[in-house]
Amino acid sequence: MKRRTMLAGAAAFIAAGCSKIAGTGPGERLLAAAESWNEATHKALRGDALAPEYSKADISPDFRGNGTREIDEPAYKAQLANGFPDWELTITGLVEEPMALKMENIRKLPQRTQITRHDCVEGWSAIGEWTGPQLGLLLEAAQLKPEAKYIVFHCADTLGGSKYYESIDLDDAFHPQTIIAHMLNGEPIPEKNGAPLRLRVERQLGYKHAKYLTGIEAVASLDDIGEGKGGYWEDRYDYQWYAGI
Ligand SMILES: Nc1nc2c(c(=O)[nH]1)N[C@H]1C(S)=C(S)[C@@H](COP(=O)(O)O)O[C@H]1N2
Ligand SMILES: [Mo]
Repeated sequence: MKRRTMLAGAAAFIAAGCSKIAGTGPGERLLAAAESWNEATHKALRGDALAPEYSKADISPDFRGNGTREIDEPAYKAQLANGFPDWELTITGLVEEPMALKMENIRKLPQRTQITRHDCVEGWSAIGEWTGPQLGLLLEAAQLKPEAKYIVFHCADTLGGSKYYESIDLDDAFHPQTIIAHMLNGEPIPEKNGAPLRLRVERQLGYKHAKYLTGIEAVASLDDIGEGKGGYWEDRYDYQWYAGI
């Protein structure tokens, strides 16, 4: 019965309609994806190592903000004050069904909640409870083309003159703990932590967890994105692209 309710939720999401960039029938596909996703998740859970998860008692009283902590644009501030009704997350690149998702649609999808530890290379950690749909579900709905090898995350912020971005491989993209989070500790993500959407990719270091997400792009190669090293810190300071922990 629970599962039916969940799928009904996905159906409502479809009725609300994610807007199409091109093609037809994203709704049906998302429903089908939500169904087969459950199974895929269970398979992945059996075979894939999970990052440790913690209890509510372990949650850090304040989850520090790092890198960009604020977006100083009137349009962003206005959206922040109103719960981001018009924010769009696009899914583009090497997918059969490009789409643009509004926050209300993202909130209606099946969700995963996880309490995990964030480790920044600058030498601090914080434990937080994150909630959002699994990235794998979104990618399944968008249907990756066979050539797709990496998932690139585009962000709204500019740091030191360059747009922040990051990328991961498909193993991490389809990992069950990889989610597009919209809540931290049961509340909408605060501005300093990447409102309204940020990646959680729990087997990787902090800089991979792109904040202020605007777009997800499937690509065959990272050569033509940014400076070609797969991420903001990778391009600028030779940080490792694979930041596994
Ligand atoms: N868009 C964007 N994402 C980002 C950053 C940033 O400056 N901009 N900083 C990264 C770094 S180095 C870390 S440690 C985490 C910090 O997340 P927090 O601000 O929630 O602590 O976000 C990562 N993702
Ligand atoms: Mo970091």
